[in-house]
Amino acid sequence: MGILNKLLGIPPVGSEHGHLLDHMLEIVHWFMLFLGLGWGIFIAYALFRFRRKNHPKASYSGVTGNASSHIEIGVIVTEVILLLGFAFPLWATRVDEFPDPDVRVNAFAEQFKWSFQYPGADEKFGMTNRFLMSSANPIGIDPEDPNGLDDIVVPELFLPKGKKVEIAVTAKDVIHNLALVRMRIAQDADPGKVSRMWFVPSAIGDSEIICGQLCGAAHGNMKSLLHVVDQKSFEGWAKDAPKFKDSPFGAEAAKKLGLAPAAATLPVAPAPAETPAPAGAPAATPAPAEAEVK
Ligand SMILES: [Cu+2]
Repeated sequence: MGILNKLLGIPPVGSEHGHLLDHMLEIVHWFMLFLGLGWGIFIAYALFRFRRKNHPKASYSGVTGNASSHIEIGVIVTEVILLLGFAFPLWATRVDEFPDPDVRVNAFAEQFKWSFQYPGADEKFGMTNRFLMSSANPIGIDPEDPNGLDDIVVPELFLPKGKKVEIAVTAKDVIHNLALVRMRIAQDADPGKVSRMWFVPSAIGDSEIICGQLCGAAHGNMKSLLHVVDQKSFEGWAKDAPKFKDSPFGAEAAKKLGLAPAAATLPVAPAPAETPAPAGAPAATPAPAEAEVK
């Protein structure tokens, strides 16, 4: 890592493309330091050189000569090189082509937490519907879609090292931003819109997930954890993680679809209240809502 990045406390890189971004960050910071120092020295010089004692009367003709134009052209050329030579190509590697991912995750943002949906062993996401969202079914998995029964919904992100990861990001309420600082990538989470991002985690370890858009009073607490593990641990985690059908809400759905797991594997939960819902209303949720999936 460059000297300036280290000095500024940039956390270590954890993704394959991350060093390219750090490289650009280092160059931009050197350029900013050079500009800041240059302007600072110039202002100090001007304050002294044109002090009132020696120049009681202002000069209305001002500076003559081309030095300032040359400096300005130099700054513009440097900025164009930064933009066209570094920023655009780097951006293109993230957004031009999305490779076939090894791992797909859907991320749902809400005030003030994250939910991550994995497709489970069938590698198919269950359909989600915002009218089905509740505390027992936080991302609104459609209980009539059998693809959703083995889906995993968790508040923290688990990813395998060295695999192509694609995350589809959306929001339930206001605009958020899934910021994976150590992965050197972030994507806006907009309500009613799905935005994708892809990267390859390159270092095993835990790092913070933060919300990168000021989204309300507890925005600063909208944190979670990203766990990058080896492929074997990832598979083990996916096998053991609670599935949608293991949650009280999902178990009801599985029963209706005739796919109920053995009673012994079901978590002990009180029977859902049998309140007749008006036609077109969201599906009734079990009460009390003691969902395993939060
Ligand atoms: Cu947020």
